[in-house]
Amino acid sequence: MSGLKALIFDVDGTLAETEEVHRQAFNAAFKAFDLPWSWDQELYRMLLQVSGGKERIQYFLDSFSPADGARGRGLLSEVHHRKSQIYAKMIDDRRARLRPGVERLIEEANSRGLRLALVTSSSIANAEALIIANLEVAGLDLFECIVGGETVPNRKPAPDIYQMALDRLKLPARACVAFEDSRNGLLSAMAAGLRTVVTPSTYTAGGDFTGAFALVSHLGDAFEPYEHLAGAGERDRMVTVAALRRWIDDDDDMRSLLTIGGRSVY
Ligand code: XBP
Ligand code: MG
Repeated sequence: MSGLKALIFDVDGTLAETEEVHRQAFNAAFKAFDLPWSWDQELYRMLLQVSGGKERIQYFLDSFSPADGARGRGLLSEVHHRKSQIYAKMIDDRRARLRPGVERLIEEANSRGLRLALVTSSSIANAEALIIANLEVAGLDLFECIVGGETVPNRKPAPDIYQMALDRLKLPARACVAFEDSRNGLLSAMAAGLRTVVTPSTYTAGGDFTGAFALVSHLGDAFEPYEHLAGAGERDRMVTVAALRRWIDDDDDMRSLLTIGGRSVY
């Protein structure tokens, strides 16, 4: 029987399609500082390879040498602070709704005694704003911890953020499942030893998700089944606690079958 104890969710792209809101907030902040930069969706998809908003602007300056780059570099912290204020207001205005199955799975997991955590390359404040806008203030009580990008030295794909969540939960990786939408997130969770369910978002669809425990279009709801893309869950329609436990048991069975003479060939 699976020893599943906790679910750890990424926020941006996984709980909701927030990246388009982030993009618009970046552009509004650039405008507020008279910086002649505008990130279209194609460019933003590329820039998303860098986790973290400040790091993303830095990467843009380093790689694209845009006009007014020196002034922008000096204003980087202020511009990012303004972007965060604009983003928070957009989230308060409910510009990003939870993706299919997110609320259902979170509530089911909570009612079955599983522990819940959030990790995000963005800030804890942004994660809280999204939860409050969609699940009221009481929704925050569902999560035992929120680990923000500001808390760890190395951003995804480094394992730091997931490792910190595991440390806070005081659980081994094998007792948890992570939920991600991006390749950097998957690599980060896998590097921390976590089985990871990937639900690609609009900006990450079509990416390389090799190693995902399950790859599904979204978590699925009763009247909106997911599309199975790879890994566990081929015969299911929704990610539920029972399905996760079954997938883990099957995975453990396969691993022990493929362990020959004490040596894993998995
Ligand atoms: C999300 C991010 C975030 C946002 C911007 O990545 O990289 O940086 O795009 O947030 P993930 P800030 O979902 O993998 O955690 O501007 O607040 O940093
Ligand atoms: Mg994400």
